[in-house]
Amino acid sequence: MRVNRQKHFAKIPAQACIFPIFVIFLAITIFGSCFRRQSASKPVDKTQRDIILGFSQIGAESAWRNCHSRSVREAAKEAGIQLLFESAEQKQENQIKAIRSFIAYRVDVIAFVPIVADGWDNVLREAKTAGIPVLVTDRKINTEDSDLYSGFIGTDSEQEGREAGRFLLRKFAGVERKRPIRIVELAGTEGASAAVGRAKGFREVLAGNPDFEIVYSESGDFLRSKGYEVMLSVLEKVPRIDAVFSHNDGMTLGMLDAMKERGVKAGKDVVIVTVDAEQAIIDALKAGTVNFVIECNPKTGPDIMELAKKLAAGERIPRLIHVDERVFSEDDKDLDGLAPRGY
Ligand code: GYE
Repeated sequence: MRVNRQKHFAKIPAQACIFPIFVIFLAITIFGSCFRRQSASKPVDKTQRDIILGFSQIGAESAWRNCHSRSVREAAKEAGIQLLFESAEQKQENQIKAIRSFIAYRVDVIAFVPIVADGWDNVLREAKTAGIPVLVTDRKINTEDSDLYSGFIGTDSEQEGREAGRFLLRKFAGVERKRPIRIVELAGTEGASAAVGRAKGFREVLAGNPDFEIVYSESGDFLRSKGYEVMLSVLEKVPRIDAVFSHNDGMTLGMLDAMKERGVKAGKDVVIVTVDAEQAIIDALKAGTVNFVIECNPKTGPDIMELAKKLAAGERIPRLIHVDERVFSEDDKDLDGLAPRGY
């Protein structure tokens, strides 16, 4: 059956139409007056209204990273900051896309963890043109124009590398040897400032000392699975390893599995130095399979929110903030066995 719509509507009685219109009108009037009252007593102040922070995270490659993401999310909630959180699955192009989407969304502040140090100038220029301040966090960037971002907060990776080198100098001091100490380096993601800095600081301390030799270095991408794989192949091809400097705990845990499988006594036959200080590694330090741990602090969320508030208010922030970190050694008598940041 065909329905003639015009005729059909024409048949609805006039009173039936008037009632819903009246209800809608009433609702708008009541809602409108509430809204006006609220805005009259609470003027909208730019610093009071919700700040929108676009945050581009690398991904979830390690326990450290997961703790870092948690810290950012919790701190944003605590600070009343609206967080747009994007995870890049270890791809720089995904991070660039995320930053572009934050610009399109006109967020108040952008913060990001650069997976690698190079290649950010174009997208940061776009943010600058849009008038959005940028905070670089955790890892550093290389840029031709330092005005492209407002400041950095994160870890001092060169210092972490130096701590690793200094420990080995102390550990092997006075030990009679017919040959140099042979060191393997398990490096982080290639081109990441955390890996570049740790390698640099480490070499700086050992440079010019003929008693120490870095005989092999390979990237394990900060991943536990790769730490395991790389160490299995290293144990096949590199003879007489005295020490390993691993750029993060995740890779170290994988490496310890590989050593155990091959019957190598980590912490005794091979001295193990690692960075991060997650609970599993503090446990390994207590058990004697790890010798030295350099803490890297992932709980920077609250500081990031403070800085984001300042940037949203148009204030300047320090160019460089390095967070507090400490070290843990096999010689620590008062080691209570708890990871400092509880993850
Ligand atoms: O050491 C590692 C992580 O960038 C400092 O990245 C960070 C490093 C950290 O995945 O575990």
